[in-house]
Amino acid sequence: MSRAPIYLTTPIYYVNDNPHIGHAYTSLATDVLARWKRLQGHPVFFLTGTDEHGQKVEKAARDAGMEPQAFTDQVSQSFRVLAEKMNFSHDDFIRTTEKRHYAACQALWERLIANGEIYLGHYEGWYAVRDEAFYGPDELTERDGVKYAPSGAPVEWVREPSYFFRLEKWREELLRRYDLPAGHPEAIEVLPESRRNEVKAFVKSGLQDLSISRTSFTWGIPVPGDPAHVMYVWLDALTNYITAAGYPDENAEKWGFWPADVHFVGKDIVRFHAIYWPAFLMAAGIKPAKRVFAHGWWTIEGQKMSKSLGNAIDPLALIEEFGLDALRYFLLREVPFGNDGDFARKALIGRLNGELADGLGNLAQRTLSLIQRNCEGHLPAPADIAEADRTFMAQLDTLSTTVGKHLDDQQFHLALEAVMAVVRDANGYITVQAPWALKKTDLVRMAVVLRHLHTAIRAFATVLQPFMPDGMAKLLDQLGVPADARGLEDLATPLPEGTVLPAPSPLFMKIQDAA
Ligand code: ME8
Repeated sequence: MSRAPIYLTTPIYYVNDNPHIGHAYTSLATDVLARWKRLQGHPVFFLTGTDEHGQKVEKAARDAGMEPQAFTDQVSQSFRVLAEKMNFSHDDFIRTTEKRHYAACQALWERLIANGEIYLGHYEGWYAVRDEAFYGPDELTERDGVKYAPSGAPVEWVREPSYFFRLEKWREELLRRYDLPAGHPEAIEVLPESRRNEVKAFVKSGLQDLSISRTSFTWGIPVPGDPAHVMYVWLDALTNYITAAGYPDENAEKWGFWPADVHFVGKDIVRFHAIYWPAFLMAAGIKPAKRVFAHGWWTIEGQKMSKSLGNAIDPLALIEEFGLDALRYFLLREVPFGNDGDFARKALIGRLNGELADGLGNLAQRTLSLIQRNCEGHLPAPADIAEADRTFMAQLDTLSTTVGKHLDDQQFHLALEAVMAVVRDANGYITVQAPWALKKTDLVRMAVVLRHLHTAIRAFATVLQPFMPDGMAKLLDQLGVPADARGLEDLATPLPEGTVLPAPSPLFMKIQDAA
């Protein structure tokens, strides 16, 4: 059976800043869903990259005493390194300074012109360079003579000739599509619901045509036929999602992935993804993405992460200290996806020690050492499920469906909670059944119990692969599961009796917190 293609994206990150835990978080969520969809057998296209144009990046380059191109080459590379260290499985890494992206942006612009969606006018209004966004006067607050956007960014008065996109015209159509049921071919889903309501309220209150070109700087993609203008950086940036799918070649193989299934974004950039982007696409006669999921923001030990506080957390240092699997697990376990959360060392250590080392790790270590010692390292035969095993084993039948359902809703924390609930039960089961004591009283029953535990741990390791690819690969090795039998569907086929298991070694080390 051939499965539907799945297209997942992260935001493309500005190269004005070095990567921090917030960037790692969005891409991690995307990575986990991409890996899960591959485990289910879907063809997946997972895109990430860097956003390299605009006034903000130009200024950062100047501050660093570099030419914008050399500067973006350097910082873009640090996002690639982050992706590698986090073990992200992206299929493409796009940079907006690439030729293919110029071609896509200019083709999209020409299509919008041809469709009568762009006109030349004059822009006069408030602009925040930090957000690369325009704001209405009613959105601003004033302190000490300086006006600020709702995001806290200072705004400046800008007056220049500008091309405009007829955004207002798409207002009704956007509202209609937000309200269509999920899965409807024309639906634009904005999740979680609180964000959807926010977006709807904003659109309902009225949209103004959007200024989509600038003449006061040059670091951007020239407007076709009018090179005094560069494209507004958000039009340029959002287009990355179709560039990578081959646009403007709608016969490209990759184009089969469009429309994207989920754009993962932080809550700060919902407006761009859920309003401007679908409007641009509809105006160009292209289907909008199916879903935008906006997650919340991390604070650090209770404080906002900011350059001035110097408290941004470098994910590479955390990987070094706690290991990649623990970090990946913690980020998606600790906070409901969609809510804001606080990053605290203590909480990370608590999850690592309690759920990974004492929970899953200890279960695997106890079971595998008993098989090693008492069964000479050979996997016992598959066994019937006795009454005493029924409650525990029944949960395994539905585990991957439950996890899949939560992941289809981007509820990563619920998926992990569902697995951990059964891990807790498995630890209860091993304690009650006490296979170490059965060694002296009932060898047959001992083998049955160990086999059931092996089956359970195999299921945990299989469904947890997207979250902790390194550790779960190691665990599946220790369980004797061949590399080509690690998909979800393989769980239905028991490993043969007598499979030789290597000597186990601990998966997770507990951390003694000095702090
Ligand atoms: O907005 N907590 O890029 P950006 C959680 N280039 N996530 C955070 C975070 C935090 N404290 N800080 C940042 C841009 N993020 C544009 C996007 S897309 C066409 C263009 C994450 O480098 C979050 O996903 O400012 C946010 O949306 C993204 O980083 C912003 O990255």
